[in-house]
Amino acid sequence: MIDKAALLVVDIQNDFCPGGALQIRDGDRVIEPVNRAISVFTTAGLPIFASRDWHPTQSLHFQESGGPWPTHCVQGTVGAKFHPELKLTDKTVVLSKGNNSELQGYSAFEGVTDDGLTLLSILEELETTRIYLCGLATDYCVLSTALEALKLGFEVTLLTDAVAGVDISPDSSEKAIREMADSGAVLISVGELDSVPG
Ligand code: VGL
Repeated sequence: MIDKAALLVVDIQNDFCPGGALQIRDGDRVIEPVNRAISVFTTAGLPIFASRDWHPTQSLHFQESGGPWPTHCVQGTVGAKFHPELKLTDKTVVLSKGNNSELQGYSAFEGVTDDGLTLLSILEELETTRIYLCGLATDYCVLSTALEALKLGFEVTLLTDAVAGVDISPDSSEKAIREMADSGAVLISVGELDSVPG
């Protein structure tokens, strides 16, 4: 593993898992591989980020206000909490996004820490060059984060067994993965992490 890598865990929150307000059919299946990735990055002393959807009660993102989605991940609710089986470390940097009721808040680069720091500013400070990406949902927030990261000049590795999609149309995750790869993302499984040259 290269020393300028960071792990970015996208939106593994109760509302995106089975039983949640915007459940991804098998959203919770990513938790075990994501926990393995967290453990690899922790052992290597590399930074870990976790983004979360953090919406106000009313948002243009929600169907109630003419948006595309059922109300989900409202700040302070159980649905907005990280899934209880996700083993984030104390050092994990949490990024909240979607707080602006007029933005969709898909990309983790819209996220800020409680202190108002952006993901980009922290990655620049750490001189991170490659982002390892996992979480929910493949066809929305993971896709949008990957494309923005690539556009910003980061190298991106997608952990393909540690993502799951909303799949409103059945092949949208597959298409999203193809789009990420075509844009320059490297695809590997969590099991390959230890042997990744960079
Ligand atoms: C997401 C749909 C709506 C995501 C968020 O986290 O991918 N998807 N809001």
